[in-house]
Amino acid sequence: MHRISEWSSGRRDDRPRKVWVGRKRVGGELGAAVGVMLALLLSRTAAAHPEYQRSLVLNTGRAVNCAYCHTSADGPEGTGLGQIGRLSPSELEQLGRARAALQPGAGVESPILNAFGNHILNVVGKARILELRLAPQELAGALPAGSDLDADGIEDAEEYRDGTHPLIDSDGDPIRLFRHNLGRYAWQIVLTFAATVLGLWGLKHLLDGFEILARRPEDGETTTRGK
Ligand SMILES: [Ca+2]
Ligand SMILES: [Ca+2]
Repeated sequence: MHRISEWSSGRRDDRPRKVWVGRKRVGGELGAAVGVMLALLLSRTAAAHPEYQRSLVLNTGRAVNCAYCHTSADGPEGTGLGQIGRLSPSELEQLGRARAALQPGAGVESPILNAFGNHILNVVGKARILELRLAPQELAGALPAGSDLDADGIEDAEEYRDGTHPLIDSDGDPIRLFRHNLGRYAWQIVLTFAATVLGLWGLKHLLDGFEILARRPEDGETTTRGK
C-alpha cells in the first residue's frame, strides 16, 4: 500500500499523507470486496440447500428439482419468476423475515418458497433445517404427523420419503392414490355406474321398440295375403 501511494503521487515530501490516504482507499475497496463476497456466500448458504434435493434423488430415484420446496424449479438464485433477483423491496423484506425464522412457529412466508417449503420453515425452523443438511433424510421425522398439504391421502412426511410431491395430488404412490380416490369419490362412482346401467337399459328398450315398429307393416302384409 505504501508503494502504491508513492507511485500515484510522484512526490516524496508529502509521502506520509499520501501513504495514509492510499492505505485507506485500498483498504476500503478490499473491505467492500470482502463484504460483497461474504454477503454472497451467506446469501447462498441461507437461500439454497441442495443437500435435500440430492438426498431425494439419491434415495428415491425420482427426478426431483428445486420446485419441490421453492417457487422456481431453477432454485432461488437468479432473476426469473420467484427468484431473488426479481423480488420487490417488500418481498425482500419478507425474505429477510423468513431467513431470520430460526425457531418453529414463526408464521413467516418466504416469497422464494412454495407452500411446502414455507410449511417446513414454520414447523421445523431455520436452525433445524440448517442442521439437517448433514442428514436430509431425517427431515421426514421432523414433519408433523397428520399433515397432508395436497389432501391426496398421503402425509407430507411419507411423500418426502417417497420423493413424490406434497403439493400435487396426482403425484403419489399409485395404489394409495387409487384407494384414496375410490373412497373420496365413492358416491360419484356409484351414481355414474347407476346412470350408465340405467342408460343402457333404456337404450335397449328403445331399440326394442324401434324393432317392433319396424316389423308391423310386414305383419299387416302377411295378414292381407292370408285373407
Ligand atoms: Ca399428500
Ligand atoms: Ca402428492
